Amino acid sequence: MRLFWSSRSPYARKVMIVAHEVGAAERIDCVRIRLPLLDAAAELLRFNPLGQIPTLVLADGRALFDSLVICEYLDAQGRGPNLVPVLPAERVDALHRHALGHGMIDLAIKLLAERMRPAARQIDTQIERRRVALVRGLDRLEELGPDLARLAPDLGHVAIAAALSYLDFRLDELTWRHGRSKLCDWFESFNQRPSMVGTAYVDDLAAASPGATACAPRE
Ligand SMILES: N[C@@H](CCC(=O)N[C@@H](CS)C(=O)NCC(=O)O)C(=O)O
Repeated sequence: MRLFWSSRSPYARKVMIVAHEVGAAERIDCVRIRLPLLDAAAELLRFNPLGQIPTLVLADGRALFDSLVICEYLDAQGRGPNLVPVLPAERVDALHRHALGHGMIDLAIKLLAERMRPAARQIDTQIERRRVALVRGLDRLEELGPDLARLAPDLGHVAIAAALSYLDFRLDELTWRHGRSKLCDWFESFNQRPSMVGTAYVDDLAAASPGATACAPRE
């Protein structure tokens, strides 16, 4: 399988965490994509008309996106306990926590995108609205801390871990650990998993090309 991917993308990290957890990582070749896509003939567009990463191309040439669909596919193919529970109540609970983590990634990406605009065109209220929503999300995660520690890892844990580590990577000014000891305790233990250690964000373009404008908005 080939994964159109970036070491700076939180959505792509979610997929690679799952791939490691279900024993599929060694069967995936990561194809580094630089965003925004400037080449209309880019190979990615043959597989994903939206031009977004992650996009997974299977051995039979079929392509899957978005990150949730790819995670479900890998989980269904994978070894070990399902990260997407089968029982309806557990499944809805895991997908609900996934939505919280994934939604916080969306907010962080949108906040950063607004900041990428020329200063004169930045809308401060947009930035503040997303920052406040992220803080509310973090406060909810603090309440969920004991559950995250009690439950076996699932797709909800994966999305939340990808989101919190992304805040460390791009928005550390949010100091999310401050006053959130339960969430912090859970994250520090989850962050030791090989699936997290093996998928850490790397700003591989920052040094190379100062003109790089990561994915549009910034990865
Ligand atoms: N809903 C998608 C979102 C993926 C997404 O927005 N990826 C960014 C990279 S972090 C991207 O490809 N941006 C390029 C663009 O939107 O043109 C998912 O969950 O996979």
